[in-house]
Amino acid sequence: MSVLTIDREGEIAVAILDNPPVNAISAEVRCALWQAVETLDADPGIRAVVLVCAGRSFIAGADVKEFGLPPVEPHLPDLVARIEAAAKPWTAAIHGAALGGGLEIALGCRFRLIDAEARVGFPEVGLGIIPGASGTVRTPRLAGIEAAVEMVTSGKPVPAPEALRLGLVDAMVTGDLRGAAVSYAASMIGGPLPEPVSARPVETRPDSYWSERRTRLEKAGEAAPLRALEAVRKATEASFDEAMAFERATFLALRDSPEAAALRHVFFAERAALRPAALKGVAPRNIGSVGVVGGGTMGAGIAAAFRMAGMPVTLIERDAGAAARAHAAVSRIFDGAAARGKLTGDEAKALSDGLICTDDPTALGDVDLAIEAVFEDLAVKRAVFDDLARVCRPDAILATNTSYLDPRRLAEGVPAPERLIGLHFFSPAHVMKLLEIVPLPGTAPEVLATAFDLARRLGKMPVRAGICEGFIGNRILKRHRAAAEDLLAEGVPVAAVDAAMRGFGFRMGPFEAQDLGGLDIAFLQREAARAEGRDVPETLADILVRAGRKGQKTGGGWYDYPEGGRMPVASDAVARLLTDRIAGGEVPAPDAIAERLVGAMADEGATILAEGIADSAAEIDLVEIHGYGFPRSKGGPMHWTGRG
Ligand code: 3H9
Repeated sequence: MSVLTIDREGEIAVAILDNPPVNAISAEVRCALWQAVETLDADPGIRAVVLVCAGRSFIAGADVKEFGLPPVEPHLPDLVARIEAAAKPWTAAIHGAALGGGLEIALGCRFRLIDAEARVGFPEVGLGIIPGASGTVRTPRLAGIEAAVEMVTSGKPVPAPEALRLGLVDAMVTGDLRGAAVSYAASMIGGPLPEPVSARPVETRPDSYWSERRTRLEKAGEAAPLRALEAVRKATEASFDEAMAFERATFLALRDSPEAAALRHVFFAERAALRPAALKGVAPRNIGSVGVVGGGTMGAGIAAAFRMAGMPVTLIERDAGAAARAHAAVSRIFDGAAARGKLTGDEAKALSDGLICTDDPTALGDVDLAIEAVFEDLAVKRAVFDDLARVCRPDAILATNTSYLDPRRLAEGVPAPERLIGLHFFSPAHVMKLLEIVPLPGTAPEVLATAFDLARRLGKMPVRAGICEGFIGNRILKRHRAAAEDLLAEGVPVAAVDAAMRGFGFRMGPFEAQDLGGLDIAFLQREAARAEGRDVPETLADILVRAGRKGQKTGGGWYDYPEGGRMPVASDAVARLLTDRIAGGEVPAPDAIAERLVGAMADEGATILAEGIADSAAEIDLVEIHGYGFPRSKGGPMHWTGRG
């Protein structure tokens, strides 16, 4: 079946594009649209054309799957020009989203109508590229320079009312979009047509405007937004054809860059993660209410995340005072969001009002899901699970947020094991996107599917993890830290390791990050393992913690923090404490340091994959990107080292 069919409504042709799931512009779509322009131009019975799309969206952009392949004619810029030059004026009827090449096709049309719920945008920078079919050249002609710069450099889509205000579309429609577009196109027949967008004048801006914009974008350190800015500038200073040639050359060069390949890898990995193949056809349960046990940093963050996803939450604490403190802690999260303009005051209040904090566990009697987020101690968590089994409905899903403990041991003897699961959130849980989902041997497929569905509702990135110490992320973190300590032992300064990892694209190096989070957490885990009789070698971090250096909170960890500040200063005390463990050696170049640490992460990832703890290298990459600050534009440790 063709991706394009044509209906006739009197003198109006309705071209219906149907290329599921999101009408991405494949070579077949380009050919079909080109052919339609030719056919309809030659049809004397047709005086105007409406372009509509089947399914949930207008055109979501060029087909990203084709980016690794040689370009095939007709090229998209030529198709947009062909539509613009059609003898019969085309009207785009946009629902869902018109993104990237989809919006570029709409810009080639003589008129654009938009459904009130739809949005338009240029997300290309998120893929490490810039628009490649006139987005940077036609947009400033239609909507002005500010709108064009903002759209192409930020990648953020614009909602329909804003698109109308900016002049990107001619009218907004509520209800029957196709009907409205056909009437609109009919009403324009015989009247004077507006200039095609390519022929419209464009403003200019002084040098200072562009350099100020450039400085702002440089801070993020990514190539694509800067190149997108250059392309818009070109569009305002050169002829239309020259600007088009510049845009195309920039697009092609970026498309073939390692950064763009990494971002495409992440693009597809993220989409696949939300719908694991193993759960195809398994219906999730509907979770209408949630219980959280424990109101510390983790429990409060989890409660906030569920409230922000619109679910009523009951939080259990040890006594009335702790319950009141937990309520205040969660409310502070909402108030903070309101202060930053992310929520209105009323929304923050409603979120806070929908949270019950109590010391009465029987308040969880009717929740659909209960998550324990108490102290990381087997006996404590075990007791909570026993309580949950007693007070919750027998079919309620019971989850543990443990980071290191074996969920099988926590759940031993709990009735109805098919409802038990690990949901490992990352702190702060209302912010961090990663959710490791850890099924137990008896977990029912529908419970696992429910966990993935919950992740989607919470806006999280779910990754299935098998049971082992640290699951995927913390296990790799342990290896990463050990490799960083090996570098210190070879004589590389702490600050050189951190600087190399920042240079690679992490926000913080491994030692700065430990100082921020506290060295004592991992130390206590190692001590607990030693107490159990396991052979855990003394780390350099252990030496610091034993000397009272637990990080920023104690005024010193790997660095000194004079006067309780946050500015790290190289520490003589650390040098003295570690002197016996450090050999003098040559300091490798920053790239070599990063290569070694990322290589260690990927080595551990490969073992994790071989053991079946993760299902794919791409999912390991997602864990690192969404849980540990690995730079997205490098694609994750597996992709970067060529292992995924
Ligand atoms: C571009 O246009 C460059 C041009 O300027 C120049 C060219 C010369 N290609 O997100 P979903 C698949 S660059 C191929 O879960 P939703 C996706 O993989 C492009 N496939 O749906 C998934 O597949 P599967 C600029 C694509 O309803 C399925 O569709 N455009 C593409 O939550 C469903 O995706 C973008 O970056 C694509 N372009 O959200 C837009 N898009 O089912 C990217 C999606 O096999 N797309 N797929 O796993 C989106 O933002 C969302 O998909 C959208 C729908 C908002 C449209």
